[in-house]
Amino acid sequence: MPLPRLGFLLLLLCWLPAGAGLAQPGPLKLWYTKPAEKWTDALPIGNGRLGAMIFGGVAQDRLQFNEATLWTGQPRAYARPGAAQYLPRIRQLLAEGKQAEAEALATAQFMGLKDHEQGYEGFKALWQQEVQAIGVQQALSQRDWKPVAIPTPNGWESAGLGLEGMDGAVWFKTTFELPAAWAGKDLTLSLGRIRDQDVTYVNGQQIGTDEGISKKRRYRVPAAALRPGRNEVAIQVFNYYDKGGLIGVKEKQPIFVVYPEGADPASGVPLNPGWQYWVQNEKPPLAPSYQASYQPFGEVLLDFANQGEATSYRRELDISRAVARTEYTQHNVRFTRDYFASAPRNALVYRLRASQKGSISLTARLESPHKGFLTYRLDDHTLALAVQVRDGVVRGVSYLHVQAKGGKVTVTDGRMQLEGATEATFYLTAATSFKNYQDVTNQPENLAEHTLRIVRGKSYKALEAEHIRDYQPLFNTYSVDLGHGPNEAQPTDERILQFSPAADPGLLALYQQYGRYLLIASSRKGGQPANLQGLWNESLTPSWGSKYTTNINLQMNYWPAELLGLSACTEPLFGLIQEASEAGKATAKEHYNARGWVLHHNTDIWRGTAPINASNHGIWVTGAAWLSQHIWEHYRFTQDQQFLRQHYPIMQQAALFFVDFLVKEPRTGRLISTPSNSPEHGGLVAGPTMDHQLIRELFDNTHVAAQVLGLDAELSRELADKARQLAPNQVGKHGQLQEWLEDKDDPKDTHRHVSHLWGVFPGTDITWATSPDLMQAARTSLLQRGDEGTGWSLAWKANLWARFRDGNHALRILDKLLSPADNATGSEQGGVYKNLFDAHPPFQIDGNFGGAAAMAEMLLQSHDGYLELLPALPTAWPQGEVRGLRARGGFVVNLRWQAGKLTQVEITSKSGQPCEVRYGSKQIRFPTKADKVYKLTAELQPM
Ligand code: FUC
Repeated sequence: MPLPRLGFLLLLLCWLPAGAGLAQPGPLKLWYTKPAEKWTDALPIGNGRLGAMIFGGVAQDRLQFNEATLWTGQPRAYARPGAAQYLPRIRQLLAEGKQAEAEALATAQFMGLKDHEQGYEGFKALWQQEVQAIGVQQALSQRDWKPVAIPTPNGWESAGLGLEGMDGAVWFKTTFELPAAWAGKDLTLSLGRIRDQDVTYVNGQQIGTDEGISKKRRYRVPAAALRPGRNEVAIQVFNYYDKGGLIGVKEKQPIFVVYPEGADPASGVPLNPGWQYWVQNEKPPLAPSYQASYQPFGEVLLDFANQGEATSYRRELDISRAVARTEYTQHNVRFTRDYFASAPRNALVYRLRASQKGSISLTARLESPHKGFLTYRLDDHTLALAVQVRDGVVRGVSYLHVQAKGGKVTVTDGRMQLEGATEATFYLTAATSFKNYQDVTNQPENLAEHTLRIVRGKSYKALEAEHIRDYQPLFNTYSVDLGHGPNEAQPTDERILQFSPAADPGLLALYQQYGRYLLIASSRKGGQPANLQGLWNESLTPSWGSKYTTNINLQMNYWPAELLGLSACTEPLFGLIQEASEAGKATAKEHYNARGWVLHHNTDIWRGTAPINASNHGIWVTGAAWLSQHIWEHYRFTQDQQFLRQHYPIMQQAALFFVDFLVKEPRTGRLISTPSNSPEHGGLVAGPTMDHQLIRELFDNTHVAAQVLGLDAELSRELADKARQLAPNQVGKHGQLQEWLEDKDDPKDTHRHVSHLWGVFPGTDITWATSPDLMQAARTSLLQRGDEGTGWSLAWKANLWARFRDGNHALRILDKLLSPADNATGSEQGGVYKNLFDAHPPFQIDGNFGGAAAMAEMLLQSHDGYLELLPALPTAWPQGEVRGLRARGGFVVNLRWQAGKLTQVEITSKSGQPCEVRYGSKQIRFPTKADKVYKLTAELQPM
């Protein structure tokens, strides 16, 4: 395409190359007029290794911090030796339609190895014997019973009792008054759910015992065990892992009541709410676990000597600079605190200032939820914290160093005291003994001290400037303006409460940019990838271990990366994939007697790849296929052949696994994946649709990659051939895309996973150009699944609606994604917390990333061999501008639109690939030169 010379020159003059920094429209800040109360009100900072949640309190500031390699567990084998001998039988049972039998056999013989599995039942029985020997009378006569409010829905760990991370034997007691009219009657005692096991007594007599966290305890109390008037209930609870205690239950009828057997529970007598507890034993044997959990590290607590009311309070997170701030006025002094996480120095840095000399006096402490943590004085200006995870081998050390202007610093083993300073800069470093997934011989003291040494002499100003110089080249590769509304001037929590997409399009733009901020903060070169909570976790027992779930969640974390100019942040993901591809070879061999590597639906820092949890959803074989797609997509976006060459063996080995694994279905002669699962839906099956989509793309992509690299000609042909033999996508009787081989979908089923739509997004197996009928069927399936949901499920749906080219529907889903998660009753629902963290609930970061990606997919798509501009522009975004969107083929795209119509396009070609652009019915194709800019009119004519 011949472009006029002058136009080119002008363009080159006004074009800002990626990285130089785009001007950001509107304030990119989250801000509030009150300190954080809940963890999900606090503001996150991170450098990919160290992360912190900043509460910004006035009397006390709390910085809860994490280090990405502090996990439970240890390097170990995860694959079950010899599991493969059961594979043929499991397959046969599935082929005969005997799902329950197949699952039972797989439960017994096919799941991965747990940690502490050997001898556990025996240790557990011995421990139980020991703690039960006490007897109820002796337990009741102990002196240190303390009050507790029952139930504790999230376990005694989060009940403010100081029992974080505690498993063991705990007694609970209360009373009830027996109505005289019930004399001689047997009663029912209703206690809801108990984690994990209980022995329940009334007046010293055992009336029931049960084990299992989902069973609602309702015990019969024989009349003979009862007394007139006051009766005493005592419960010995054994908790072996995760949350413990009386966790209640959500149901209409009351719990914690007694009532005559067969009577209406609502007519019962409530147990006295004055419950008490006594911790008997905190050392049960370590419970077996399939995979490890990400752990919190510690907290910095700053207790300020100044008391009194604070006015003009504000706390904010400026995501254009990745700096947080808390400021307020107290007794006419303006206090300002700034915080950031420096990637170049691997340290958290924060500075306290006062407008009046000598006004800062405080005590700083380091604390940790890990039992037995230690703090000690390292030198005159440095306090140290040492932690060791209970269930595992990793230990960590953190140093908190202070430099003050004016005033006096004293450090003792327990605390750091600062008196009369005008300014103080704190430097926090942390490290662990984790070296890599097979090696835990790092010396955290040395590492934390080394990082401290290279940061401590530097001024806050210099470090902040260096930090911003490091951050902005990543962040400023993209800018977005979707229009503005009056709420933009409101604090962020208010904007969330009042949000509607039409009235406050700026909040969505902020949300998308926040997704990019969170990725930069949680995924940097040389670190670990973003886990289920990114980098931020305060719990010793986080939901799903805050690990890496690979049947949607880990992948979704990286959906925005390539599209939104953050290719560089994918490096830790490819590190994980590389390691999982090594570790997954043993699992391929032991479980499937296959070559190559396999990954099931979860992995952790030790790169477990074997099936976990339960056979009805843990045996899902396509994790490696999905992760391999990220390698191929990275190549498509960046055109980086060196990267492809380096990572091709991972794709090749993932493909080889399936060459060995697939079986021919006798009925159709097609290749199918069995045993497997349509993620977390429908149990263990033969031939879920998603698997075939994934494997087809893996085979096709590996085939093309081999051609690009000039490798593996024979294998490449075999893969192309096998891809054609795979079971095809099928349209079922409800017009739906079938989720399984059989036409058995329930059109009323609203399950959160939409796995069979993988081929539409993030896959490319089904597109409008190649398979419009399947696209229609997939759309029907999504309509049947409905618009409800939370977190990642909503985010996935929004991306799908973008691929269906229905921007209004996509926006409707995003509206739900941004609904307030903290509702009036104090409970949580899906949506966003005050800090814009996504609520599954609880907090799970995938929704943030998936939502950011969906907004990109609404504005530009490039998966089908051409750039499609504004494919799903909703009517609520009539005008806008976006700069720095990335498209496959190595293009950077700037778009402007007005009255819902494209007005201007600028495309920078990074690698000189030919470019095809479509907008509505218009299209153009032209050759490009690397690093040249091409400007088109709304008619797609060259300017
Ligand atoms: C998958 C999902 C759950 C949750 C977990 C981390 O198992 O089905 O909803 O997101 O991952």
